[in-house]
Amino acid sequence: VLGLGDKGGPLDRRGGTFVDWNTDAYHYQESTDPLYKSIPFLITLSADGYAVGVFVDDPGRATFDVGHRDPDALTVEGPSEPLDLYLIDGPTLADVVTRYTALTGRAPLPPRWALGYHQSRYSYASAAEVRAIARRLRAARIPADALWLDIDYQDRLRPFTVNTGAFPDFAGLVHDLKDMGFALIAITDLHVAAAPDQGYAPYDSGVAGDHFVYRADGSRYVGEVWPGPSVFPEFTRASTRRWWGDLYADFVRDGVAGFWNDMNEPAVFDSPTKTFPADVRHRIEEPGEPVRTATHAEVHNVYGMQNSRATAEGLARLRPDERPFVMTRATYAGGQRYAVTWTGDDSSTWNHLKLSIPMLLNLGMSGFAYAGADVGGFIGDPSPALLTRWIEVGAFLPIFRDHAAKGSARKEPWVDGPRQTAIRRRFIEARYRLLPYWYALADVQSRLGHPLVRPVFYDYPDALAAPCDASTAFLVGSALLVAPPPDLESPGRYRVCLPAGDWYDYWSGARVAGDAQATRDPEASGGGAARGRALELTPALERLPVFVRAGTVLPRQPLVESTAQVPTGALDLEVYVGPDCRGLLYDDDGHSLGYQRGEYRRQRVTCAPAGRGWRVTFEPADGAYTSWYRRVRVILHGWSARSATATWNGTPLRIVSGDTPQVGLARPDAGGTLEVQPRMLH
Ligand code: MIG
Repeated sequence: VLGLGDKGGPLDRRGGTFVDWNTDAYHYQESTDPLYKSIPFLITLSADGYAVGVFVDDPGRATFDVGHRDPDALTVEGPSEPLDLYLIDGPTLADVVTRYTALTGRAPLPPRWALGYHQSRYSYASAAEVRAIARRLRAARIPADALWLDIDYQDRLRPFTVNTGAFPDFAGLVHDLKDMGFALIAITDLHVAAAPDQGYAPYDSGVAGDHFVYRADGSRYVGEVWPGPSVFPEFTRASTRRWWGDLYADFVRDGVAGFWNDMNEPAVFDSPTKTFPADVRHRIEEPGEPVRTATHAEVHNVYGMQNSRATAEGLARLRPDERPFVMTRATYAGGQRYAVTWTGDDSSTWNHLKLSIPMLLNLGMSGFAYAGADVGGFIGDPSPALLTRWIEVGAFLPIFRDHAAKGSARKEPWVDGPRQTAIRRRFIEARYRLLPYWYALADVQSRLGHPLVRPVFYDYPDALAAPCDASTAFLVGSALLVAPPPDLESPGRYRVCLPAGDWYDYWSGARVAGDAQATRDPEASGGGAARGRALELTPALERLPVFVRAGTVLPRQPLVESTAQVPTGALDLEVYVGPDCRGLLYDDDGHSLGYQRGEYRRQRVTCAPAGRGWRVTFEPADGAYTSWYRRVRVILHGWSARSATATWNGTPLRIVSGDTPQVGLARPDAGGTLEVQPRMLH
């Protein structure tokens, strides 16, 4: 049983009881529940791989007993009646995710920079410090795209203000960072300082528009949060969401690229329940709906999503041709339409790194394809090895943001000396080389809902019966299998099960030999023909095993310092020959909505055996966008010839033969066929 967002514990929810009630879960542990978000969606998967989705659309408190009291029963308690329950038929897990995201929405294509490396800390406290971090990333040649401003950039912690003492020329800072290839992301919490008659516009305009929530006795609710006594927007009203979205106008004019909506469970310091008291009321006012009043309990779990919705819709109005970027902490089913998310205040421990993997995989299958865990762990001081491992794993997860709590050790990649920095840089570079692959996955996700990272059995159902400890193994797309040690800190050898078919070592390009893997139930997995391989691996800190499925066309790009830099050189197409061989190229300008008007470039590439050689077929490129590369370099893995010939649409072409034959082509917009054959020796 999968899903329920990022609740802790193992990937399989069976045997657990879970509560949906959005909660500021500072210092959560593996068994802490509830956490920040509520995604009341589960997928049951039978041993033969048949999947059925169960979506309980109710934003009030709910309890899910997943075979805990009765192993054969899924019991949901709490939602209001009549119940909005959706059953989503498979047959496959991927079908269920596609249908669930058709119902609740898919994450739109993010700006390309969102897929780069993000550097954050609570807090970079002055413009000078932010500039120093930016310069250091560049000087250390660590590719990076985004810098984050946590709450201390604000005046007295009031949302939509800037502490001009520490940030004297905010617009200048944003501008200079942009020149260096950095997007700046600023936090804007939802609690508005209750500061009448002080010229604090969010309060004044909010009161004027009657945008804050009331208690049952008719008084405006005031709760204590970062700015002191605060009032809270009525995000359940369309007019309030509009007012909120307009608050971003100044930051947008300054060039701030994205926004962070934290504390929106909502979190309140001086409330015994840590959130709104039960007598807070919400006005529900939506065009086309009857106007009514709801108790807080009725809408609690959707409040944070409506906050992020107000932000995203505001940005879309303020910058109509740009893709909004919002990260939210609390959210609900469907919130993926508005914001990316992260797993909140994790800790700098090996177990938290391990835990983050099933959390992010279940989030992905719950519709949230864009999510990350704070790299390095938010609370605490990671050992050099832990921070290095976290960066390695984070490089293969969708949102790749290093973040750290106030008072905790510094967690920027360079803090543990040159040896660790070199390893970390290598993995961040690996992320950047693979950006064309990530971006193509983002395109597919926006159209079909497939999460960018997913369990191995998402694409290879036989893995359900594999005899290896797969708790930390995961896929990036269907082509890459990442296999961190299951006990991340242990030097003990471990077994990785590779699904049926051949696999290549991503780092060396070598075909992987392993033992044929005995599945637990050869009948269920189709017998011997479907058997994969089991590999025994020895962990080493500087290595993270990554495998490529034989039958993959994997695009990679030359190294850049950020996605703002146009790569120089050719696009590499690493062709790992094998059955059902395919890959996807997707490109566009990386930031605008032009792709919705046809300004994209999408091209499918396949490969197939041809005589004693191989044929690589480019379908004609679709769309009106011209990509940055003029040439494509095709690199063949798994086929070698001491001497080989190549033709492009029948015309001879220069080929570099050997173990990994290489051929250069002009960008094949019209499509075409590359054929590589061994040279006949006389
Ligand atoms: O009460 O903004 O989870 O990422 O650094 C803490 C300060 C508020 C909690 C977030 C964390 C962020 C911190 N915030």
